[in-house]
Amino acid sequence: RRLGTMRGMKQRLLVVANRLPVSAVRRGEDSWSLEISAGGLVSALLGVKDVDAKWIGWAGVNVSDEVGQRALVKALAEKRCIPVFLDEEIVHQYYNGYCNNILWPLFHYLGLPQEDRLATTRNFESQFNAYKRANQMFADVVNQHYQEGDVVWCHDYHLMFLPKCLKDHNSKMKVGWFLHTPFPSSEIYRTLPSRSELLRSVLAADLVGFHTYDYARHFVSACTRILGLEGTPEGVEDQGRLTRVAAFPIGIDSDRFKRALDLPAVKKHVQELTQRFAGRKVMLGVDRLDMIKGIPQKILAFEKFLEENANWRDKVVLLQIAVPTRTDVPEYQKLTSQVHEIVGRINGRFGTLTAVPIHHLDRSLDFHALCALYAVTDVALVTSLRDGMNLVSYEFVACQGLKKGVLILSEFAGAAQSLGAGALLVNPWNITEVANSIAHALNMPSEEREKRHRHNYAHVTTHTAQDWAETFVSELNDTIVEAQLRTRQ
Ligand code: ADQ
Repeated sequence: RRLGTMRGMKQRLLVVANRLPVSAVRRGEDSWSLEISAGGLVSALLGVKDVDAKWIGWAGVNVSDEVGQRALVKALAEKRCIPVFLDEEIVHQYYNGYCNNILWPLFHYLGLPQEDRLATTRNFESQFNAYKRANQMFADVVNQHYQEGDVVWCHDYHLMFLPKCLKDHNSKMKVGWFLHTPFPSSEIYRTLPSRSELLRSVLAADLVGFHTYDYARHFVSACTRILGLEGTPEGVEDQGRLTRVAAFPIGIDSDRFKRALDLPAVKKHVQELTQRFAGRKVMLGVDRLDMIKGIPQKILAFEKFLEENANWRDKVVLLQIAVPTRTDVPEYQKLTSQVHEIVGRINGRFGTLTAVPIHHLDRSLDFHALCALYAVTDVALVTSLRDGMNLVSYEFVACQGLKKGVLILSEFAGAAQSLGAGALLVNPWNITEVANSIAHALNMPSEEREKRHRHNYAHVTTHTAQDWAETFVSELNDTIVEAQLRTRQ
């Protein structure tokens, strides 16, 4: 669908997310250096035709002086970004506290860290108040920059209170909200003390989107069970007003990966890796180092596979790339040492003087190195305990043009609903099942591999990030038109 062409002008879009897609480093009193991070959302929106998008969000740095703030606003404006300034206390309570310590684990069915449970319960109210204050600060910046006819697209669990703040200020504003994580079963969600207030706020939006139908269904159930509202096939109705609720599965910019594979630097990298691991099958895991990604479970399953398949011990290597995130949180520090401990034990147990079965890197890889790794991989292991979608599985498939490797995929990742027919689906908690799937993947006949790969490749290359963004924004426009038509009738 084309957007905005009716008026012969581009549809203006304000994209609001907790973090701007830039990393900002202060170079002097009034100078900043900025680097755009080419994440999924950025490339998704770059590919959408007829849209003129601006970003609103936190730049990830604390800037308390006016000179610094003014300079940052100016520098960001060139990148079509507008900053929301949050001070350290708000970041601590809103971002580290309410978002990452409460909503993130709850939405991924993990509950709260046991030792923090009471402390979190005690701090809950002040963190929720900070969350609302922060959301209002985002709303204030949106209101300053909003022009009539703009569409406002709010992203993720950080900004669930934003739709209400925006609509309270201007009920005609077109507001959409999209959740990148799962929305849990209403039985889990209803334990949240602020459950009703957050649901009501999200319902203030005109369109609410999720990666899968299951998440959308859970959200509608939460609204019916907790708020007593009526769920319809279209969404949720409250006193004659409909909030559209639907699934919009995200994708990737698959062409960007295909183009990268043709670059001489990437080809050279592929060649080096192929030589480095000659004679061994390459298995790959790429994850942020987060509890939801199931990294310890994955490595234990690999150990079980080595235990039970002695003939494979010197013929396979697992490369686990884990980008550290939220490194100041004790729970994440514990996870890092746990993973190191397991990897060390397995390498000690099955390694030789010349080779180890697991290479574990605690860092991010640049885009080209990542593409090369995906390309030389025989089996990708995505064993998230829960994951909204999981783009790593898509990226692997996009880079497997020649190799036609196998994807082992958790049934608890949103991607299982789109790549389920091509992947080997597993329950990541069952390490015997994962170990058996590794054996199945490594021994899979080439016809079966090709058939599975064809299915996944067709999906990944036809359901792109651009389609996702375009569909959401155009549906948001249509929703409003429908609502206006109804009021006129
Ligand atoms: P994430 O939890 O961050 O995203 P994912 O969808 O896998 O998970 O995306 C991660 C991105 O970071 C990918 O583009 C990947 O290439 C990159 N990345 C991960 N590890 C990396 C590494 N070691 N080095 C370099 N790059 C790395 C959230 C939700 C997901 C949802 C997305 C998009 O948790 O479920 O799919 O948003 O909606």
